[in-house]
Amino acid sequence: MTGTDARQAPSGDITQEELQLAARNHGMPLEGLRYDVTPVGLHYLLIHFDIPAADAATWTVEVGGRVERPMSLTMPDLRARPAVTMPVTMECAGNGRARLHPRPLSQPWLAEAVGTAAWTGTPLAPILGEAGLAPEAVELVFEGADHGVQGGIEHDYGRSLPVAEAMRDDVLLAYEVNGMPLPPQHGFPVRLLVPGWYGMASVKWLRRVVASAEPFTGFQQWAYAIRDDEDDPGTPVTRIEPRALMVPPGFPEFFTRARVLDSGRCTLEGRAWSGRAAIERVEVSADGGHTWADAALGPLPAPYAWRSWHYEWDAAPGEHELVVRATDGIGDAQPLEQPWNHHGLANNMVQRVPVTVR
Ligand SMILES: Nc1nc2c(c(=O)[nH]1)N[C@H]1C(S)=C(S)[C@@H](COP(=O)(O)O)O[C@H]1N2
Ligand SMILES: [Mo]
Repeated sequence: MTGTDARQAPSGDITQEELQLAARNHGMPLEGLRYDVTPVGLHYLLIHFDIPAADAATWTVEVGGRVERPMSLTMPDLRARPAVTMPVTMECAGNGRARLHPRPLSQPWLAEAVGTAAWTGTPLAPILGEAGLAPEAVELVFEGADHGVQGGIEHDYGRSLPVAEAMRDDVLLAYEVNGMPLPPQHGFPVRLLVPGWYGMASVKWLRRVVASAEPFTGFQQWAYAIRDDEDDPGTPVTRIEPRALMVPPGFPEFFTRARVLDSGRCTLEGRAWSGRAAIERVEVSADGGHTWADAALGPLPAPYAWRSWHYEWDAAPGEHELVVRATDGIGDAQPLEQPWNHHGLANNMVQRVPVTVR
């Protein structure tokens, strides 16, 4: 693959281009961690190109390629099929990128590229069953209606999944979020939803599902890999790494967002998630990560939704650095230092929240 947008910014200053992307693609304000289901307008957004014009009355999802019976599904066809609603935590693979040194020039996320929505749609597997995958099919390629240039390559946004992953019974063609039709920015009228994977897999404005006999090599497939440099073949990014975030306690200063709170008992709360296994442990440190204590976990959520946690902190006057870290059921825990990679992907370093207790 030639051409990349993965240039690095050596200094800490955010560029105009990064600011332009950040203003289009907003994160979830961290106080949004309060909700089991994120109100739609607080859910993060990542849109590579322009939101395409879409008419639900004429929209079709074409199922073709290496299938025995190609299909053309209208929105009424999709809505007439069995419907499933699932709360799913989605996170952008670039979350944490802006804390890297040097900083890969792209959407400059700090930690807020996450949200949990109740998605409604119809399972993909029975559709693929009806279309009849040919024996040589190894992947399904999902193509969006949005078009642009990235890394010097003009393309429609597209991503693939291996057949086994696409046939999971929780992979949906989703047409509602939080009980309402998808809004334009989240993929109206229909998107793919791949629970547990970083957001890039959940192709919005879905137009085509193509069964392919070869692994897909499109730009968006290539770009999402952990690599040291552009020539490194790298390791593709798939499932969401564990992360815990806290609602920053107290109140903020407008410009710096520095936090102040009163001394005494303070309940720290937040959410934790992993795309690989259930969250089994959340630990909190009030001294910058020197000593840790276990937070109390909320009830086990649906398989791909975030888990609530809280911790009773006795806040003594002075300066403190609060830190939180999650461990999932396969023993993966968040790192204290962020490992660097060329595109700034899957950076799940712990959140640090400096506070002044008065
Ligand atoms: N067609 C299309 N699908 C897309 C994208 C896109 O730009 N175009 N962005 C992807 C990325 S990188 C992420 S993180 C999620 C974000 O989904 P959301 O905006 O609904 O939160 O959508 C994914 N699906
Ligand atoms: Mo993303």
